[in-house]
Amino acid sequence: MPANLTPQYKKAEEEYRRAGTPDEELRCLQVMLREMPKHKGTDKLQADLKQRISKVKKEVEGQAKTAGKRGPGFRLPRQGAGRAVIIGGPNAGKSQLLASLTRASPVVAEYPFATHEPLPGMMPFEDVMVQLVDTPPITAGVLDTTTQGLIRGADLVLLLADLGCDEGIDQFQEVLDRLAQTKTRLGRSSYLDEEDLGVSHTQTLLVPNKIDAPDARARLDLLHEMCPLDCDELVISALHGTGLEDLRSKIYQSLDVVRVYTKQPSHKEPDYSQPFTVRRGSTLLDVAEQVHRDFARDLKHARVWGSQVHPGTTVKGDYVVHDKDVVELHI
Ligand SMILES: Nc1nc2c(ncn2[C@@H]2O[C@H](COP(=O)(O)OP(=O)(O)OP(=O)(O)O)[C@@H](O)[C@H]2O)c(=O)[nH]1
Ligand SMILES: [Mg+2]
Repeated sequence: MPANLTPQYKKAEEEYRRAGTPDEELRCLQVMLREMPKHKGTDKLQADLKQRISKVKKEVEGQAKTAGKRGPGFRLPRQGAGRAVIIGGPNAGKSQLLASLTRASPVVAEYPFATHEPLPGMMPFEDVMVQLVDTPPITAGVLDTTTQGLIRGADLVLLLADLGCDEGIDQFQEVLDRLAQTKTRLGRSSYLDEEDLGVSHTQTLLVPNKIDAPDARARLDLLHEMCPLDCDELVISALHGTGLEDLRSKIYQSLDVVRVYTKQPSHKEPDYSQPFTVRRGSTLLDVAEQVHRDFARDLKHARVWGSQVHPGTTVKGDYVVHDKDVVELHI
């Protein structure tokens, strides 16, 4: 593993994993290459990066030619505080879950393979929104590239298991087996494998669904025995709502973001209607970037009100923001 990767590299790598467009990917990869310490130990990684850059460049060029078409490179714009992608076997209740947590209206059907395309929806949690994406089913034979791309770029994967019928467990195992054949991995946290940049791990929550169904408890025991997974779990009934409030909260927590409210110097009250969300550990400068590029460029200082500072403390761009901080940006 190459030592001494800079914070800029780490940040670009994280942005790369979550990039919504080839342009963004390209920009992140270029930063990663620039920031990579150049010595023997990083030769392979440098070569990997160069290869990826040329691949993404081709994609960018191709995209310009076929603008507007939904090909395998089809990407969904990111919205809200983060993105959780719902995956699972046929009939597991993925679309029902999207319908229960958001205002989207996907096709929910008794027959399998009802969903053919990814469908996004926005899930409210307290005063923020999180993007959820429903996907077509994964089976031993089918895992489309779009779904795979969505898994790799997600902040969180909700891996559904169907407790409503005996085949549910086999179908769940098929999903795991199919994914195991790819370089897309599920696990406790999200990162790119530094030995092989193609291998991407995404933080996953196991969500056994249909706990309301007869014999669901027994199937849950069987699932634990047969398919042990190293990730957290939350049992739900997407149809009846069991566990859904906990799920909302768990989804939000796993994004590991903090909310920041802005206040204009001339106003007495902050704008509480629309928090900015940034990853935990982000700085004031990261917030300023979200508010407006000019703010990030011209930021002189800010005043902060929050749990970790005296009210109205003056801070610089490197101040690490905390959840529910109020900031007054001065340029
Ligand atoms: N009893 C029960 N049935 C559920 C639950 N969630 C979904 N269902 C039913 O399971 C069936 C499949 O639900 P969908 O949401 O369409 O499943 P899906 O995973 O999107 O299926 P595909 O798009 O075909 O992959 C429907 O008949 C739903 O009503 C649940 O929590 N309990
Ligand atoms: Mg569906």
